[in-house]
Amino acid sequence: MFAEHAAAGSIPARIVRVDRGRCDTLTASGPVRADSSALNGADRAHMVCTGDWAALRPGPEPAVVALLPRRTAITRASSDRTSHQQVLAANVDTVVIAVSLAAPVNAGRIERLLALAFDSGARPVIVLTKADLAELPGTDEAVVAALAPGVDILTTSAATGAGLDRLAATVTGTAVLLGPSGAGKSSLANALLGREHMGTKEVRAVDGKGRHTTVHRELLALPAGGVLIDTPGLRGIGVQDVADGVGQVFAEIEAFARNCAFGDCQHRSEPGCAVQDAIVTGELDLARLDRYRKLMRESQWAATRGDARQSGKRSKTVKAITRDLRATYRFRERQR
Ligand SMILES: Nc1nc2c(ncn2[C@@H]2O[C@H](COP(=O)(O)OP(=O)(O)OP(=O)(O)O)[C@@H](O)[C@H]2O)c(=O)[nH]1
Ligand SMILES: [Mg+2]
Ligand SMILES: [Zn+2]
Repeated sequence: MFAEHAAAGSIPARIVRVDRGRCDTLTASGPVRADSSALNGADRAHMVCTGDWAALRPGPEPAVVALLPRRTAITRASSDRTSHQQVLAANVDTVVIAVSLAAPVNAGRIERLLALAFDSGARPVIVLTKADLAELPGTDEAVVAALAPGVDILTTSAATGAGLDRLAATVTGTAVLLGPSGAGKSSLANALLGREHMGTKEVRAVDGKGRHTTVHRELLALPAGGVLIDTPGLRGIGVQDVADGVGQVFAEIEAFARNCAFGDCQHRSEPGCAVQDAIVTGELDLARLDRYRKLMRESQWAATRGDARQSGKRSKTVKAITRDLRATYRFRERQR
């Protein structure tokens, strides 16, 4: 895939950080700061992004001349309500969702991030941060576990070092830290890096919200070998065309739905609705069903007008293959 670029004299580089027309990259011979303005004309989904692999023309004025196809891309719908997609990080294996134990659990935000992660093909992991500040240890863990069936949940504290070994073991390949401002993402990044590279700042005393300390996405090569991308705190997380991902987050609802009497059941007042039955028996929480509906609607509405297809998201075929593989793994596990 790189052959034509090599023939033209380019070398492979990974994008570390982008600021306007320039970017920091990592190459086999070390860091290189390069001009990336040649790629600026592209639409937003194709603009150079942290985590991208690129062809770099070396020399006295290094320049990024082409982006390689993305293996995965974490994308959200842009906050400006256009049909555009914003790529948060490229070529990611693991999405680390940071959730502070010092703040109330925001179920919708966790489910949205999970949907983006699943839909990208990356593996989501939830990291509960600031365990040293948790008021009732264990309570939030149970609440979060109910939102994320089958997802690994780690409890950490950058202050005491608790759980950092397990987190380090989870970050293999490329991982990206996502979450709201103040969740403790950069503190975790520094802890894994072994030095204070990313700036961190106290949350506001009045409402516990973060101060948007990190303003650039930045790729960090960890001493243990993995790569971690720290990101600015996310304000809104719009979704677009992530029905597959939403289905995985709310797997239990889709499982109930398979037993509905009607194939096109809307799970409202239809006779023989297994989802409504589950609400009645208390197996399913009504608020969770409402969030599922809202997310599906948002995802589908945007999909009809979006540019999701071109953003480097996986094609329907690749998704179907991944789904089949997962089913096979589940089947094998049951056989053991
Ligand atoms: N007590 C305690 N404080 C922590 C812990 N992790 C982070 N903090 C504090 O929480 C505040 C916010 O942490 P950051 O790491 O800057 O948060 P962030 O998620 O990177 O925030 P943005 O860059 O704004 O998105 C800082 O004052 C940290 O010192 C922890 O495990 N325990
Ligand atoms: Mg930060
Ligand atoms: Zn139903």
